[in-house]
Amino acid sequence: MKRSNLSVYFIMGTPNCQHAPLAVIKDALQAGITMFQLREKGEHALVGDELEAFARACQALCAEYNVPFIVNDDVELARKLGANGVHVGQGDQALAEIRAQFLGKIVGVSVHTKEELDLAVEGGADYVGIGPIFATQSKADAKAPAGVTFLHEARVLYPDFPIVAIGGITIANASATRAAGADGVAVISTICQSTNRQQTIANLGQY
Ligand code: TZP
Ligand code: MG
Repeated sequence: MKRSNLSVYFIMGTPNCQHAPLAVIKDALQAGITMFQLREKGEHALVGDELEAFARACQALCAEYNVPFIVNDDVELARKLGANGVHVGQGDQALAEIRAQFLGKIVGVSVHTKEELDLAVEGGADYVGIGPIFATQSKADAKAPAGVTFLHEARVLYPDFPIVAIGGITIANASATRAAGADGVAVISTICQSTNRQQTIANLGQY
């Protein structure tokens, strides 16, 4: 993957966007998101065949726009679908196992400390997600907002490694994450709740 794939990384599941979620994804793709992650979590999250059907519909839309389709956590589903990649947290399957199963695919890892960052880079992750940078309503078990300090440290330690900022990112604060060294922003609510996705996504993508 290229660092530019992280520019405007839209993350979504049906609980984030109960009203016509596929229409929201299509709208976001049309507006120019550079990567998409299906993160189906929380109350009323789809499971089983319903989840698979929804995931396939998301995957088909992403393919139409040539945007990487990434699956959060569910390594089995990612493999079954032949997704472009998978994103995992520290509590998920070990990176070494996932890397071996997803050769040639994108593997993203959430990191919060230098130790986690070093292990992700050395373990062959393609990118890391750092956050929550700001307060978020979208993750039930989110850690406290960390600000941009660690994000900046990560950039200094790894000048060329793909890094995306996540958590509470809005049009107003996206540039602070880029100034600290992020290649882009990973966003749920600012895109889901936008009434003008074309404008929102254009603004999120600005340097
Ligand atoms: N991981 C850290 S914060 C977060 C995730 C999945 C949620 C981001 O959502 P929002 O609505 O963009 O703050
Ligand atoms: Mg996870």
